[in-house]
Amino acid sequence: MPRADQTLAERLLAGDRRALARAISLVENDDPDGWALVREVYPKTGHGAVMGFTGPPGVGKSTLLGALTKLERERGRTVAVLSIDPSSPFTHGALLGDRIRLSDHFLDPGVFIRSMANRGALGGLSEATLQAALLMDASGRDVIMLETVGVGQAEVDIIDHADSVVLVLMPGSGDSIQALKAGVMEIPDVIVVNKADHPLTDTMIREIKGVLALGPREGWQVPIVRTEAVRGEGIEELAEKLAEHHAYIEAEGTLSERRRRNLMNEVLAIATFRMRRELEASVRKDPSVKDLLDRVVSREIDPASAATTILDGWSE
Ligand SMILES: Nc1nc2c(ncn2[C@@H]2O[C@H](COP(=O)(O)OP(=O)(O)OP(=O)(O)O)[C@@H](O)[C@H]2O)c(=O)[nH]1
Ligand SMILES: [Mg+2]
Repeated sequence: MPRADQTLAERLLAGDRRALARAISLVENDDPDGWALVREVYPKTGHGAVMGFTGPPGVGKSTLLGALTKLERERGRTVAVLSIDPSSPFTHGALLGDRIRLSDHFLDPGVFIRSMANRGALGGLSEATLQAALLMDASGRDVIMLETVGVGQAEVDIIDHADSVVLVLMPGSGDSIQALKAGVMEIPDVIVVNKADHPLTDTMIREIKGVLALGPREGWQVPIVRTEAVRGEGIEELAEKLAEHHAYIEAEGTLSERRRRNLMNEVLAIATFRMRRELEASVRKDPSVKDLLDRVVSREIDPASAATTILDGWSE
């Protein structure tokens, strides 16, 4: 039982589920207390294994997460699942149970499930979800699983923050193979072909192998795992490949390199967003900008020179 005199941060760090839920709501609602909380607990993050699952709608990502959660729980590890749905205006309630097929786990205190759709504070769902993932990590969850719908050019790049990225496909996801081939979609660390009961599974796997053969021969070789998430088939193999990948990037030093790069991108994204917001505000207040624009419209000066003038004025 949490004590009444404990702060939210203390309860969060102690692993209290309700504190975690409350903390994420604060971040989601762009409440300054949320950001302060992340600041406070951030030094305690970095211990959980973060796994990202992405793939086209309906391929079975949530079912797969449910099956993997069951396995992790059997192995005594605690789990947090963050399902990110940029298209949906809902965050909890009916949709949660529906989208995240984890209803078996709702009563298990070792499992925390959250769905997020709000844009959040610092200019994007991506930032808000990262904060949420950090809070999950700080609360001591061993495994943090992120689910996003995506086929490449995803607007949500939270997946970049995963230590291991799993692309989930099903037989017939030809578009995704094209996207991989064209380089639109980054090569993931593990590829899952779910719904492997489908007769076109072998064809699909051949096509994926064809694409992967074009990639580098050295380093991590992306495994293709067949699963039937509804029946729990292939889940152990998936867990094994994820563990292998984690061990690999840890041994190679790529784990810290990857985290470093992702955090750098995050810092830049937040800074860029804030600069843009400030710049827009100062431009709105500045009457000479209207003038400047008029001169661009009348072809007296070109857009790039006008931008230089604005920036010069701003950085002074
Ligand atoms: N035949 C078959 N159906 C499956 C399998 N895994 C999942 N499904 C079904 O596929 C449907 C979609 O599953 P979800 O887990 O919701 O898929 P998702 O990728 O999370 O979907 P979104 O979050 O909406 O993008 C459900 O009806 C599942 O029961 C499988 O291995 N075989
Ligand atoms: Mg889903």
